[in-house]
Amino acid sequence: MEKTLVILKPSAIERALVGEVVKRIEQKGLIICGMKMMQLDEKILREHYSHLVDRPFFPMLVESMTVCPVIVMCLEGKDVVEVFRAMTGVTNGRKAAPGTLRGDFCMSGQQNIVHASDSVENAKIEIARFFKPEEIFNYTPGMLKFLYAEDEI
Ligand code: IDP
Ligand code: MG
Repeated sequence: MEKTLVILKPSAIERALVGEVVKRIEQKGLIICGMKMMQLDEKILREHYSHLVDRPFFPMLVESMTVCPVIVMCLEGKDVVEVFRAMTGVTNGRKAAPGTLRGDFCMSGQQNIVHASDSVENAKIEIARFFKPEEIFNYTPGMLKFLYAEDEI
């Protein structure tokens, strides 16, 4: 099944929102197939945010993403990239719809608590950037047949 990469940013760690985010992931029925804490540095952020390196706020973004460790997660599910982007909400927390993670838990366009891959192609690249192959666990949860109909998986 499809996989996506999620980062619980320092704004989630420092504000003690890890449980809230993980709770929503579990409640939705997304399968956690990788999860670890790591300290990011400028090198990996230049790759991960390559589309933003020339923007004036990039140094501030690096600072905000390296101020403490993050938690990276790999999630699995049918159409999970699209599903988790919808659960995340738009970039600016002040504009994100209530009910989304950013809409419910943040007020900032930068300190917006989670990263979510934006396409299936980018998800594959991002998972490989943050996880070693042996850190991704492919298993079948017992509840799978209650998450999906037979013809959906
Ligand atoms: P996304 O996280 O919703 O996919 P992107 O445009 O890919 O948004 O930007 C990546 C991250 O860079 C954002 O989540 C946010 O933390 C930061 N960022 C984006 N635009 C701005 C900005 O205008 N000012 C400050 N930080 C920004
Ligand atoms: Mg993005």
